[in-house]
Amino acid sequence: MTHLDIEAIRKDFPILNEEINGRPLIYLDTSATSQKPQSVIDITTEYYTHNNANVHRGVHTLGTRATDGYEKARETVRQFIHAKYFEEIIFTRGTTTAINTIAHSFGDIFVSEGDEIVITEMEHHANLVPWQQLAKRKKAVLKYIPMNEDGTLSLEQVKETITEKTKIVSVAHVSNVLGTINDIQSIAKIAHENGAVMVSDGAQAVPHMQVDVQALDVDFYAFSGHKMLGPTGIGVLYGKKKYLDQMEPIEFGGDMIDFVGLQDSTWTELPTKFEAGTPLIAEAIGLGEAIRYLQKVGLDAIAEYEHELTAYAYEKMSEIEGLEIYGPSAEQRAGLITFNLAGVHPHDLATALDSHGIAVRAGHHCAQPLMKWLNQSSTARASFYIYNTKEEIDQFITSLKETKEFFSYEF
Ligand code: C6P
Repeated sequence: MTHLDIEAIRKDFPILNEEINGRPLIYLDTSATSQKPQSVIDITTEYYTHNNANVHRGVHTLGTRATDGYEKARETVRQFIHAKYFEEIIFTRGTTTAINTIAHSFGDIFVSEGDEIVITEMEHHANLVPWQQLAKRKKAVLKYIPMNEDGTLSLEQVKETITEKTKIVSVAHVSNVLGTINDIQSIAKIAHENGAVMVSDGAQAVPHMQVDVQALDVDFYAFSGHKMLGPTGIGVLYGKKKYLDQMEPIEFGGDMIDFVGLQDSTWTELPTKFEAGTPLIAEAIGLGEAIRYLQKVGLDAIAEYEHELTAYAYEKMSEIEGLEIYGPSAEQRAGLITFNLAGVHPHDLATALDSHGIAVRAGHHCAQPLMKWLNQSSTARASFYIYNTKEEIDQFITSLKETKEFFSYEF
């Protein structure tokens, strides 16, 4: 049993007071985006109310306050993911922008015709399409590590797929559909033994578990603030300095330049080299506060509680006849369960649950190759976080059973 005071945590999230279709909101869609605690909402409002100015430009007091807030947020992120240098933390719009930046900037320099890029079929489109495009631009080969039947990866298969021709390996730390937690540290070791760089998509990992980029020994790591209690529009690209130093920016303009002449220009140092234009100031400050909130609760306690909720939901859902769960066992997965209920289209299911105040996601979850692998056109997904309770899961199970009953009515 968790030692977390879930009722106290719930009080920090004002949206949980909402009624949806006459019922209290049960929010089981954190994997799409998390809800925000009052402290994150407040710090953003405080920034706009008292400190709003552009960063790295004005010498006036507000400019200094904004710059301090923005750069402190960078340091908070650095400590949170245990990066070695603050220059290794680049603020981006989210995971998608971070991975596209790697694919363009690193890919354009280090990938050539005939080289291999290795990913998996469980990737979100954000960690798949940028590599497809890079492979096309460079006439490189895009390879997929085959998955086990339960949606996990075996290191044997990883070893067989990565070769000395492989330049980039990019694998999700946690799958947004299967919930699989991949052994990134071991995959990185195999990638490095073959001279490849290791990229990991941490969008579904960082909000839910301790991440140490140095221990994982990843070369690049990407995640989004909005899935970890932070604002939308802010994310992080972590990269080892030795690579970021050699890479060219992919966006050009204000703040990222050193000297601009009529025909040529030079770039400033890291991390600003990759942050052209006015950055996401309020959003970065909000992300810093979200991290403080997560640290106050404790990442280990969060992971443990989510595991408890997931195991509970998994067991109850498994008892429903005609309900199929995709992905590994409850022990091997993060806090989400993707499923289908026989005879009910996932969109109908999500609509029926919404009429009971329950928010789940339905569709292909931006992972069409994985849907093909599962042989499903779409699925439903329930995802859990620190503000969910066992009582909410009980209500979810009751609503699933009622929906099943409703759709199985024979005329
Ligand atoms: N997944 C989901 O409902 P952005 O949109 O850039 O913040 O994150 C993209 C992304 C990348 N990788 C993984 C593993 C993800 O889960 C996501 C976002 C959401 O599953 C929205 S599609």
